[in-house]
Amino acid sequence: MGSDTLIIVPTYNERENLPELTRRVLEQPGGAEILVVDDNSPDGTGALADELARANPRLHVLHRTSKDGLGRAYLAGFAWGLERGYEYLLEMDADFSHNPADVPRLVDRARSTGADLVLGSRYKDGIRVINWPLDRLLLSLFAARYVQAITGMPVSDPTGGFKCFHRRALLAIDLGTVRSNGYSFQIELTHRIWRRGMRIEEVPIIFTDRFQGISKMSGDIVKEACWRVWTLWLEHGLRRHPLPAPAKV
Ligand SMILES: Nc1nc2c(ncn2[C@@H]2O[C@H](COP(=O)(O)OP(=O)(O)OP(=O)(O)O)[C@@H](O)[C@H]2O)c(=O)[nH]1
Ligand SMILES: [Mg+2]
Repeated sequence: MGSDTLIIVPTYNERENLPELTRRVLEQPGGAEILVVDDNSPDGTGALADELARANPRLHVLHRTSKDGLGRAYLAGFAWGLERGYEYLLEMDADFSHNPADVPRLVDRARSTGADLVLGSRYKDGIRVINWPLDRLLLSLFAARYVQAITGMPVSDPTGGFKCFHRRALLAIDLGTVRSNGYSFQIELTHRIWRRGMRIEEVPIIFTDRFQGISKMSGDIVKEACWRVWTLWLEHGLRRHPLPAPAKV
């Protein structure tokens, strides 16, 4: 294995975005590797990813048989990366909503602070979202307030999907029992880490709406997030603060 850093990129019909995205991620300093997790995209993203991987040993592909949601794709990607010993595992979308140039900022913050999780945040110290319709921005801002009001978790952007986990955080949270899939997947993972008293850092990022490809956003994803937040609070014994931090090993 060449690098200690793996960027996991789930894809479903991202043919237009993938070649340029992987090129731009791979040219960043730090030498991180990429794992594309494709759910048998009908547009042939999986075969295209294989072709790109043949040309670059830092690019890997995991194929799954059918569309099974973002959360499942990430869980498969985490298992792949943990098995192979990567120390930093990132989540990143394929549609350029997340800027490849921000990857080193997230990883550097994790390295320099020893944080268990670094979140790319659209809402820390301002609002940095480009080209989103107002209703979508309001929904996302409301979600952040909603999560904090119910769970007490003080992160500014809990539904964001650009984040860097240290492997110890993923190993600590029992990924086998994670059931949520849409936005609540992001909230659940962060809450599981926070409630154990693990260390979370936030790095401001600029988020840009996708300009190519098709959105997979749906009302079901929003509904799932609404009720899941209550179950996270219940699971944590109705507490609104983390447990004492685990002893450092
Ligand atoms: N493997 C896999 N990837 C998915 C699935 N659903 C979404 N993705 C990918 O996950 C990332 C985020 O999904 P998006 O569709 O961009 O979701 P979003 O950012 O909330 O919404 P839009 O940008 O409006 O489409 C993209 O890279 C998608 O291709 C899925 O079921 N399986
Ligand atoms: Mg997107």
